[in-house]
Amino acid sequence: MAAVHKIVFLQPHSEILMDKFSFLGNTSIDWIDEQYEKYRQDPNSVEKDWAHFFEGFEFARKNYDTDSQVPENVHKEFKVLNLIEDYRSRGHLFTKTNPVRERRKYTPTLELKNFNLSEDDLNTVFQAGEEISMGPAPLKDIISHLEKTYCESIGIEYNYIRNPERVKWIRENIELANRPKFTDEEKRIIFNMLNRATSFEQFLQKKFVGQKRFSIEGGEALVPALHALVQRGSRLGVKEVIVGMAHRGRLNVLGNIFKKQFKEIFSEFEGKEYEEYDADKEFDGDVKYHLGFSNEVITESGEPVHLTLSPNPSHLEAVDPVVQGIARAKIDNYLKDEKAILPILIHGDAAIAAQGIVYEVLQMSQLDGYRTGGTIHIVINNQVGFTTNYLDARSSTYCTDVGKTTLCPVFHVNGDDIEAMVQTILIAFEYRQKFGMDVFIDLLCYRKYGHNEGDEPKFTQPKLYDLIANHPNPREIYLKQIIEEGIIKQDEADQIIAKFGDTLEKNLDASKKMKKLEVMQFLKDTWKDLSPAGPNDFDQSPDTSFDKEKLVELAKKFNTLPKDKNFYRKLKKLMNDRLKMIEVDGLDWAMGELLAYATLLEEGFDVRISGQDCERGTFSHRHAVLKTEDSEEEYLPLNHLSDKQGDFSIYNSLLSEYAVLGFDYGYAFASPQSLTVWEAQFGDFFNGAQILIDQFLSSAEDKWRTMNGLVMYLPHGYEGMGSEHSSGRMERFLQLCAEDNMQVCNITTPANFFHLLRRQMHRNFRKPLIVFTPKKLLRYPKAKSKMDELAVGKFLEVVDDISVNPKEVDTVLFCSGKIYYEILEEKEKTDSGENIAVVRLEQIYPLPDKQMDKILEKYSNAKKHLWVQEEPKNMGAWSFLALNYETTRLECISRLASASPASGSPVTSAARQQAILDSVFSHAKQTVK
Ligand SMILES: Cc1ncc(C[n+]2csc(CCOP(=O)(O)OP(=O)(O)O)c2C)c(N)n1
Repeated sequence: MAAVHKIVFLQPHSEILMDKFSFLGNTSIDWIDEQYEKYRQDPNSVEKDWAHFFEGFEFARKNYDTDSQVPENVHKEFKVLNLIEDYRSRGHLFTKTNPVRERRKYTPTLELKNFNLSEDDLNTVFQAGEEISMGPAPLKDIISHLEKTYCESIGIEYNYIRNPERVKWIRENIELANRPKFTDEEKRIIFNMLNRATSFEQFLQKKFVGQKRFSIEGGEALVPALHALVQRGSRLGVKEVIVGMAHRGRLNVLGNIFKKQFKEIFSEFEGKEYEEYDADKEFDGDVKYHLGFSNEVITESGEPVHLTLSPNPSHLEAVDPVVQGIARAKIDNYLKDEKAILPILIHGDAAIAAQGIVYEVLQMSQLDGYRTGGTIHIVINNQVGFTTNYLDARSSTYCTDVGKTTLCPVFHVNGDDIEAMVQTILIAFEYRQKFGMDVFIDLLCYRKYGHNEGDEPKFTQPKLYDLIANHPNPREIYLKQIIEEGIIKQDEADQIIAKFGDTLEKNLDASKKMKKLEVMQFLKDTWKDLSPAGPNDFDQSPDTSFDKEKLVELAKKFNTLPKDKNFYRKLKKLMNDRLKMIEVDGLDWAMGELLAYATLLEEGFDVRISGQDCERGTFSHRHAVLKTEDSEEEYLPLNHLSDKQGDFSIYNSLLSEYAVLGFDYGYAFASPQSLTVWEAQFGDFFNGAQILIDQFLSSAEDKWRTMNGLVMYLPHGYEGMGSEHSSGRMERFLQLCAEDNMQVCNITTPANFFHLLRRQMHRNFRKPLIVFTPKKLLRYPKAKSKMDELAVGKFLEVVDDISVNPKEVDTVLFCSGKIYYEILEEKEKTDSGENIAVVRLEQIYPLPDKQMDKILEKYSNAKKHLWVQEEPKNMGAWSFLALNYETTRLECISRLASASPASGSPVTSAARQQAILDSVFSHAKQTVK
């Protein structure tokens, strides 16, 4: 603290210092101390504001020996600096952002008395005006400037940002420029867009009485703001915009920003049947305010901008990571520049405040594997969530407070001040482009009707809705303003309103002639070379052979370390062991997996893997990223295969399932030519992302006509590791399986895993693939494959038992995954079971019915058909198989039905496992008897 005492040699100055920075807390005083030391050595080494501040102290110190000698005006300079600082830090609390009611009161206020200043000082000129680039100025002018900047229609929170360059940029852009100065032409455009937003809602209100549309009314400012953003964006190099938004205002944005034809929107209101895109499919479709859309719009500068609105479920905010993944895929796949795409997330105030996914997504925003160059977050803050008041909807002051966790600037804007909103979005956009970081805009508005248009809001918010009922709409307010400014005349405005009304009428007429509803394929261009799977596409897997010599060459390449880098000795041994596997022709799981990636990369596909600790692999099997021992430089062997190979990327993720799975799902949405994999640390952790499974993976194709080839690895297997580390909850996925919506596999050999991954890219369609991956089998001596098994063949949905004579088989035992090897061991150990055929079901869904029928036919002498699983009876694949093989008299051997998936005790677990095996063979013997 020494330097602080040095600065504050005059006690009152110390108090001022403490006052001025009291909000920083004690630790910050040390920081100020440090800054002062730096300043003393080189005044240019600290931020300009601080330099000014210390200059004042130095001045006081040089000229006066004791506090009593310090003239009052020097004291007052600091008081004014203090006031300026308070406007910057707390001004947003006093901004006039609420269009319909008074804000909560905050203390202390920004009144002069709270800074020990008075009205007598208003005409005094203060040097402190320098601080806000006014130069020496009378206090009244300083305050007026601060009021206009921080306390009219735009409030801003940014003073917590630690990066001086960002703070400086914000100050320059708001203290000098946040009062909107639009040209007459721009004002007309703003009015035109505002009118479109208003008229569209009023038209729907009249023509489709009582139908849900989740009107934007109250928050119409969104539409001119988005319009301006797209226009400005295209001028500054934005080629694509990707939007995620909920129900509120979605149809309006689709019609007015995305230029979806109004007749199509109206047609959706008329409730018609879908045009089936495949005669054999029962396409379900979705409600109109969940559908995605893409379109290319030509901006006023003549430049095209591609706009994408992601489809989303009702589950608020679930789409956020998906949008980020789509944006990142577009950057990686072809844009190659974060500034060329603009992600926008539009939230509701209740949802952004309470849904944890928002935080998870924000936490990804600056990470290497997940960054997208910054997102513009806009909150349609209508002050109510369904019927819940904001006071019951959050503990934080603002709904946007999550934005502060990653030190994003947050703007709060009065929704009745359309120009302020347009101005804010443009500043936010330029900030995003400059710093590649997220920015938040809290659009303070209201909701004209209830949650939907049939809802009565006065049940729950009678006072608020009295105010809203008597409040002029934003179009009326803005029109009045621009008429007063002489920009437009009333009759001209009436004509604009009438003309757009005509357009809507004509579209309504046209919509009535449309017989059926067509659901536009999302990201149509991206998917143009692929088509949805047909009914027979799962009968057989395609050939996924790969030239053996080339396989060996690839295996050697990615297991040979570069000579000029120094790696940890155990890593060198691991690579050598893998090279030996090639010689002895026994490839383990990692080799099968890595060879699948290598061959796909060699064929020109990209591969992206993400998940917790996936680079090394939770169970230390993968080692796809090698670190040098001395400098921890990263080396990715799979990126050193050949000049023409695809890109291999793998990222250890943040400790999130919901956001990361969503991101990778989004990535796969926009990357049909990339094998995109998300790996869970242990299988059951996926349930933190259950919304993604239910609302996207399993149902998207049926709702939205979309394809998605995301692969999920879920480590699974009963190895005595306890309740949470044993089961990947296969039953959950199987319950969701229908209409060939996804693939669920549990694999026993490296070769079959190799072919499964290759199959994922070698078909003309994409489906999510859920793979229950092993732990014990990663190193199990018998779970090895020969190079020939990889080189020739295809994925085997069912692996038959070739060790038995089918005629002598009286029991067919079906199983899946690791228990297969335990059954074999038990068979050997007990020297029994020659009469049992052990058949592995490697793909549980889609069930390989035809292949299973053949097997049942082959073992026609069999009297018993058993399904053996290590999971409790109420889990695993049993219920699903029982449902599908009702007629086969399949019996189940498993753990007893249980509430928890597995015992916490390894001893109990082993005993239960053994009981299953005992039962398998005693069952078989009984059959023999
Ligand atoms: C995860 C989730 N929980 C509950 C709901 C049901 N729900 C639909 S809209 C809504 C209120 C949303 O309020 P807000 O985020 O402020 O948006 P607004 O409708 O006011 O625009 C709720 C609770 C939902 N859609 N998603």
